[in-house]
Amino acid sequence: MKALVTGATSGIGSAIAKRLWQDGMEVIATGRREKRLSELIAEVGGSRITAYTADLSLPEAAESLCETTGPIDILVNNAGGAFGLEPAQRASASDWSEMIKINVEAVALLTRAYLPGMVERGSGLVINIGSVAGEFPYPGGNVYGAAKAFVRQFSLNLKADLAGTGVRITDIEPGMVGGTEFSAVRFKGDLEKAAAVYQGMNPLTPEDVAEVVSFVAALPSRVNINTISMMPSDQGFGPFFVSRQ
Ligand code: 8X3
Repeated sequence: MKALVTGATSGIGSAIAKRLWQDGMEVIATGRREKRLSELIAEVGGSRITAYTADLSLPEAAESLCETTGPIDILVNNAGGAFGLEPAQRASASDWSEMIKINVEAVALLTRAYLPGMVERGSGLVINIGSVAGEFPYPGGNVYGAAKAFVRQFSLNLKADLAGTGVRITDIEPGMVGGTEFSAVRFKGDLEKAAAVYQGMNPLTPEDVAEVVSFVAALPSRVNINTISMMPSDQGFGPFFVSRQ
């Protein structure tokens, strides 16, 4: 089994790459930071793992990565992220554009690049890492949540197209995950603000998400898990907000 994991330079992606490697798969790890990829390879010991630096927000990156790696059995679209937590009317337009590029366009184009080969071979599994933010709105979630809603519906629509082809598609939607760069990136490197997000609660770990990826990947080929929503026990839902005079 050959699995490609995007965003494998840190957090959830790195944990998924390691977990699938531990499961005995051949792993292709991609990300923007070459040094981090080398560290990952050194950590797992070198064999059965290859790394390619790729910036999937660039045009042609998906096609060129697909040509470089050749056929794969599992595509894990993990790369993505949130920039900013400002209300929509104050949010940065370039943050919005960047979020659409990495969470929407890159996921769609990379999937599109690998699908024909998977369908031709009559087998394959695409695992998208969505987010609970794609289902539940929260203040400041604006384009990030909307982009993850795209991932959810894209996954379901892929399922509609791929039924009967032998290619399976799953959207795994985690809530708060600690030990990643997610909040540091969202708050543009403000580590104090990032740490405050997880203060006094017990978030999911990247390994928790990797465990679910491993579970989905190990299922018999007749089974397609459409969507998995997962949250820390300490996370929940807010009530409706009402503006009162
Ligand atoms: C991020 C999940 O709950 O921190 O994808 O918004 S949450």
